[in-house]
Amino acid sequence: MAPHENLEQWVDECAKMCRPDRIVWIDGSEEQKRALTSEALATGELIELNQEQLPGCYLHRTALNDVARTEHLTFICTRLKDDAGPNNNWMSPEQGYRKARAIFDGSMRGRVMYVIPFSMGPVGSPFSKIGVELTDSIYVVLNMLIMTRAGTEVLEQLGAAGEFTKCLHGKADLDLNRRLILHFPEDNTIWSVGSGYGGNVLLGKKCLALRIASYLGMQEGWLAEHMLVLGIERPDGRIMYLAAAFPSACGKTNLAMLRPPEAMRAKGYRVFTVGDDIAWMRIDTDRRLWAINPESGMFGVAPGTNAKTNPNAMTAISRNTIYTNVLLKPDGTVWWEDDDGDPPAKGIDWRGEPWTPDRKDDTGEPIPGANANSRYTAPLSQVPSISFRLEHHHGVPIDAILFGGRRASLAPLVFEAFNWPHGVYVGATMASERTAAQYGAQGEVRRDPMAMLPFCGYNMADYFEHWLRMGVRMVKPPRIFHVNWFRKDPEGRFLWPGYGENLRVLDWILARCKGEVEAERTPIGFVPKPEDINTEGLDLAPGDVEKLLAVPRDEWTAEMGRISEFFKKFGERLPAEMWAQHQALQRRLELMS
Ligand code: OXD
Ligand code: MN
Repeated sequence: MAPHENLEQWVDECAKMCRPDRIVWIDGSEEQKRALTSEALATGELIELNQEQLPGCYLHRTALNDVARTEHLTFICTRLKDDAGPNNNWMSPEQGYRKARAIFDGSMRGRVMYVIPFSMGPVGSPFSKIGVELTDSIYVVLNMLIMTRAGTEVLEQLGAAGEFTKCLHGKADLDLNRRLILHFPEDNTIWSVGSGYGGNVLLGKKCLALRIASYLGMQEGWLAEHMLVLGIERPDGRIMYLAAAFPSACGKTNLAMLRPPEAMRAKGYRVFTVGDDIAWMRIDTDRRLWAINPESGMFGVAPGTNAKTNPNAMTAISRNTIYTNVLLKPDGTVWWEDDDGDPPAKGIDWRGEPWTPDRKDDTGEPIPGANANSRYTAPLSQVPSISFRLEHHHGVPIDAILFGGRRASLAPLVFEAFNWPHGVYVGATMASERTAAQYGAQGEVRRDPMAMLPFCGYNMADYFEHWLRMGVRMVKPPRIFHVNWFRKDPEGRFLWPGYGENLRVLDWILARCKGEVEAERTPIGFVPKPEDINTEGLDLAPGDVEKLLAVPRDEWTAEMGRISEFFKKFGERLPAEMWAQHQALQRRLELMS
């Protein structure tokens, strides 16, 4: 294999700065993976789990101050501040490199620097992108081997002069005050230092596949989105594909792996999981939108995952899985809050402390056994519902795009945008209520356009413009919908059962895509007629469907003010079309009887 001079030179430069004792190239072999696992077990970086019940599974505990993405330490370093936009933290490239260099300097002394060549997307697909991550963490190597296609075959694909994203990660001293997650889109480069938490350090994921890829997509004419992708086979045998964006804590992973309710399964409905977090979507030669999942694994939140909420995930994570920050049971298996069954009588909590279910903190609150953001990393190939198209180079054709949020009122169960530009407005104005378990005051609304607020690697005003342009280039753009599984009645009761039953709503969406069903035209878009949502066998009170589908004019009028406040942040750069859509909706609401 001819050497890739730029790659070798860059590895060399980084080694000169970080000063590792040794450099090891990751080849993707089972043998090398086994040796690294043994090394991590010897140092305590990994803990072996019960290999009879959880074969190939290990536990890792992060530092206590390092359990989630640190958005306030995440920066987009473009030459012009305005190119990063009001949606990002910004630093000049010069300042970014200088600050991070001071932390990286000599930080790998006594350590090994691993070189991980990886492909986001099937190796060799024209949809895919190659990255190379340098890291001093075996945990990162082992996770990257699950989350991406990594090793020698990627180097072969890269050849002597192929393009790649330069990803440098170092743990340094894991000090929150010396932690930076920097993106240099203009240099196709990522520098992450001072963290060992997945979202900050598995650089193929949020950093490359969303922040850098969204920037590349804008330049090259495609979309990198925070979306799950799933296929639904209807009783006629045809499979249609949906891509869906939801902010965190809205059940994205569960929807991606949805198990059809028994009555629908009996009729012939089946669901195929293509991706649970990220979609790269391109217009192919047929001028339709096609999506691949650039990842090959999932890095999912453990708490709340159980046989009811996500039976497919439970099967997938029973082998070859790395658990992070969950509770260790005395029998060498693991547990988290809202896992199946009762809490264990005792265990070791995510901090490494002895734990019993009655432990309380100083304020009398129960101490959880697993961190609220504890995770599992598992190969997608182990998901029972995995799509046979996962490895297809061109992915799957997308029939519908869904945007969703958590809204106790306002947004109906489902509505369809009038057309692509209106759909872009619907995505751009997406919002979700914070829950008690999340940041900020309960009920407070956080605007999160296309669920990309923390992940768009450039000014979101330009991102909306890019979405609008994409629509014009397609012969048959996917239809765009908005869903809300979380609507409540005035007494605070959830009106919709959610989980597998969401397939009933997806079925209406597919029927709309095929032109099989009429809908009610409302100011916000097309809403189902109550009789067109299949509620057979559901325990709904009379009138619940009507409540789920209502479009309350007063609430929408109040929402308009919040949307314009948000839009104003983008100033002159916001596409005029966004304001035109806003005003048209305003007029339709005024005319509403
Ligand atoms: C996220 C994730 O934070 O997928 O969105 O981990
Ligand atoms: Mn995500």
